[in-house]
Amino acid sequence: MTLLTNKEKEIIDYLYAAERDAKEVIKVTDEYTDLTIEEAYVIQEGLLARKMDENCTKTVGVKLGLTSKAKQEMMGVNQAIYGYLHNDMLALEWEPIHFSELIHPKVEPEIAFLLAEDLQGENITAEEVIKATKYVAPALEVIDSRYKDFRFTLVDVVADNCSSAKFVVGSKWVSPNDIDLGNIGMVMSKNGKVEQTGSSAAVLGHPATAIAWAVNELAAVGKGLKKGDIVLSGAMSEAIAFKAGDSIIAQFDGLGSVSMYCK
Ligand code: OOG
Repeated sequence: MTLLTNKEKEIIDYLYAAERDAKEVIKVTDEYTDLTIEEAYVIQEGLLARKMDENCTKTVGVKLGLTSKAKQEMMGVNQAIYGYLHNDMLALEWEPIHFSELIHPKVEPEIAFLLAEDLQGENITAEEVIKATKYVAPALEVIDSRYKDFRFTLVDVVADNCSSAKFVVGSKWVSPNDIDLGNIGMVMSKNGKVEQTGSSAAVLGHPATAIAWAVNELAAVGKGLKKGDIVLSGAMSEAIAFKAGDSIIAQFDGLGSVSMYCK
């Protein structure tokens, strides 16, 4: 791992405490105005190493963010990002998500990929992503920016592991060859009321294209995806806020549904 500067260590402590205590903080670029995206990825990695040390967590995959125009416009940016998924972020459909552990959570519908092979390289294509994928499944990602009012720059959100908090994967897993992955319709409802509709085409045109993008970005820093990794390919619609007592369900054409309950 890269040797951390004092500035990077300070920011890691700051973001680690915000997540642990579920307390929103002022975004880091307010103080460190010249922080670069490369430094933000170093901070993200340091933050995850810190969580691994203190909570014995381990990485179980990668998540993509800001892969849809809707999300980019919502956040005022024009670039996708990636972060890491840890085993303690995995929530089960039948277990409630606890609002008291979160700051101001939102949920977004995504397609999860489960990899059957390692995937590393600089010119990986969507076809190669599909070839390396054993199953795809419906998923809900809970994002919970540690920043006040969910407002940040691209650099801030990357440092904050792309707002990752929890994710739920549905129980229907299908081969990526048995479904038209580039054109899956989705309806997400909260407490029985439709809140968002979308299509997998919103995710950089095709979710496998989004994953290929992430693999190529990871290759630039000598990394890649591993066999067994879960990859969340990015939100198919805008995120919706939820509170204790809310139930969310997202239904995907051909992929079934995935749900969660917040206590
Ligand atoms: C950043 C993470 C967004 C997605 O799929 O677009 C994301 C955020 O909006 O807080 O995970």
